[in-house]
Amino acid sequence: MNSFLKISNIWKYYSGRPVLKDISFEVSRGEYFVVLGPTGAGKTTLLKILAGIVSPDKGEIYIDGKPMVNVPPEERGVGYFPQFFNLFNHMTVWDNVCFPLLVKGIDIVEAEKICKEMLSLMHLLDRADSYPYELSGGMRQRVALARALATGAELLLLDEPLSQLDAKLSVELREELKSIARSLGRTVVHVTNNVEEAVELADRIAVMNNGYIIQVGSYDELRRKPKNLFVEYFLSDVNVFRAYVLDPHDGLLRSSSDVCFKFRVKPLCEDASSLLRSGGEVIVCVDSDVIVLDPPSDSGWNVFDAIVEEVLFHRGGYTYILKTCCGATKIMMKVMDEMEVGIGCKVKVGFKTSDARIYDVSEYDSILYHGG
Ligand code: TTP
Ligand code: MG
Repeated sequence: MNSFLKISNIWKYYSGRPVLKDISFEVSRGEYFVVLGPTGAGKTTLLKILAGIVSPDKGEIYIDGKPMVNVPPEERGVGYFPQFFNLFNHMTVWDNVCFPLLVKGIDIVEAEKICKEMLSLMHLLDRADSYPYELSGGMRQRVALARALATGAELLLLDEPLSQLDAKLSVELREELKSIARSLGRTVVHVTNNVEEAVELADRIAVMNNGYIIQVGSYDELRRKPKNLFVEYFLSDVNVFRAYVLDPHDGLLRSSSDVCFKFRVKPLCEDASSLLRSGGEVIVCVDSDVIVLDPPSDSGWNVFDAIVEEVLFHRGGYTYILKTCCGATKIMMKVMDEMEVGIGCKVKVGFKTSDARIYDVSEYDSILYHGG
């Protein structure tokens, strides 16, 4: 890979506790790279280390081939958008963007040209004379973005840059941000806990949890071959069942919490098959969008009677929460179009026995709590 940013084996401890654990990845020139993880994963710490605001305890960082660990922030050539950014409240929008350029020694004609261009990109030119306290949260966020872009730095480090925007504006700015970064030829490391944002923006996503980068890849790669239960659970709406193995050869399982909920999981890949030991417990994942209404009643399908408990509308479709009639297991089913069954209706639903994915039961903890 022709890497523009390379970080190798970064460790960071706070009060003796590791918060970044052996982090390594490379970002190529011009790439839009998103670090995605839950709160407390270590995303901000990682970005601050890249910006030079925090020092790592171990590891190396290279930008454009040059070692960075002992280089101060202002000499790294990065534009940093902090998670909790501050604007200068006594300065206008214009000065907030222009002043840092003048401090850097850029001459005033050039600084004003850049300032105008960046404020125009962020649709803020008409608010150039306003003060930050006269703006909405979303506008302030765009001023901070304009300021980060105005540095002209080839590497942009953006820590949750869209988090203070309402949902609609956030979606609009997502698209703009990517095209701006592309048209200005910037390399971006963008941190977020929002999966949809990551999917729309990223050339590649690094999934982070508990101080580790767990997997790096395109969204398709991560969805097709998630490295562990956490990646699968964090990236998509999956049904997760904890279950005992009744018959490893036939792939017959029984929910650990609901004796009535039995299902089969065959055929499995060799690795997953080896997890099926008689009497053992496993975790089973089934995507919510492979659950179907009125499935065929042949041996390749698990079929259940269920009651519709909830119907949720969201961007891209509907989620039905179904409760199996025989016990208390809930099944989540995602569909594009609303179905002709409402709350309280009895339905038959099911999934193909081959659509289940199996993980070791020890991975269950990774999805229970990830609050840092
Ligand atoms: P962050 O790097 O702040 O985690 P994050 O950015 O992924 O979280 P968020 O989405 O909420 O912004 O913190 C990582 C861990 O480091 C977390 O467990 C808190 C811990 N920590 C300290 O112990 N001391 C510190 O000074 C900081 C900044 C973090
Ligand atoms: Mg953070």
